Amino acid sequence: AADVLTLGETMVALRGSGPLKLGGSMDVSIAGAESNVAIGLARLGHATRWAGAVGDDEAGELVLRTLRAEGVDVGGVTRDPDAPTGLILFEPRLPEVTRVHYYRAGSAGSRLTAAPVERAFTAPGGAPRVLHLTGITPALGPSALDACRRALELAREHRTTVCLDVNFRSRLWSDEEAAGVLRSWIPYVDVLIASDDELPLCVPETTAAGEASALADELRAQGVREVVVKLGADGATAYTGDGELYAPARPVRAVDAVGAGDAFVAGYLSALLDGDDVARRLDRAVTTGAFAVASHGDWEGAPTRAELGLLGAGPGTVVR
Ligand code: KDG
Repeated sequence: AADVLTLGETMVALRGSGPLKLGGSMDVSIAGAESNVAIGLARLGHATRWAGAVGDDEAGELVLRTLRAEGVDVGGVTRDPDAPTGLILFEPRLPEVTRVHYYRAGSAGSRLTAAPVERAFTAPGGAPRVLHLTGITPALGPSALDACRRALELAREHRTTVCLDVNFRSRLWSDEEAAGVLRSWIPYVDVLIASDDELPLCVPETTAAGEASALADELRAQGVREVVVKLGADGATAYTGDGELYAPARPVRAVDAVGAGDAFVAGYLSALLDGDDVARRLDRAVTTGAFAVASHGDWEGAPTRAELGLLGAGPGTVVR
């Protein structure tokens, strides 16, 4: 059985080195929050399945070939003959500001259905230990939303741990739309990961004005076991039955923050699968997050288990 099942849209990603309108060359890769998490987990040695949809096109081949090469199980993927694989352009506009341009409306990924999810839960070997969803997938369209809902139901039936990373994308839906869906999902969620400004999307209006700790309490009252709040360069705080625990970020020279949140989730879930306590989960999460920030691309810099220790090395270290 897979340790982790995740689903969502993965696109072909083009990354330039300056303003898009000036043209020039771009690097070709793939990007998708959930497959970033899947790759991060696979590099750390966990059996991970990605159940998305891609077009029956060469862009879809690139997505699948990359995920296969990273050891992610793509056996349940749908090839959609009637829609293309989506595209995302990353435009580094300032050292600290990257603009994102989506070409994904009507894409194969946005037409994801519940069928691969059903297959993943009935696959030989049994249900996955963890289901990881993000708030991106339900924003893509009605059938993708339906696939997520079905995944939540199946997870509940099979006692699969559910992790949700809010990942609010204002280009895809409004605060109100997101809140409507995410709040209805909370009773299914065991581990909620969000940045502090995303927490109110998950909590009813009447209680949404509070501090992170008050919002986390409210979420825990609704059955969420762990609320993990990402604070970017300031680190992260976990609110669990054992109280509140803060971990500072690991200091690195930042080159590209895209994908850092996904890497953080991969580290957190990796340690959770290993049976580690909250302190160690946070420690691995800030470590894998730091690798992502220190590397170009969404997932390329994700560490293997053996590489986790590289982060503490001093400047100019050469590993021979
Ligand atoms: O987390 C990084 C992702 O956001 C990005 O690479 C693409 O999945 C993506 C999205 O929908 O924004």
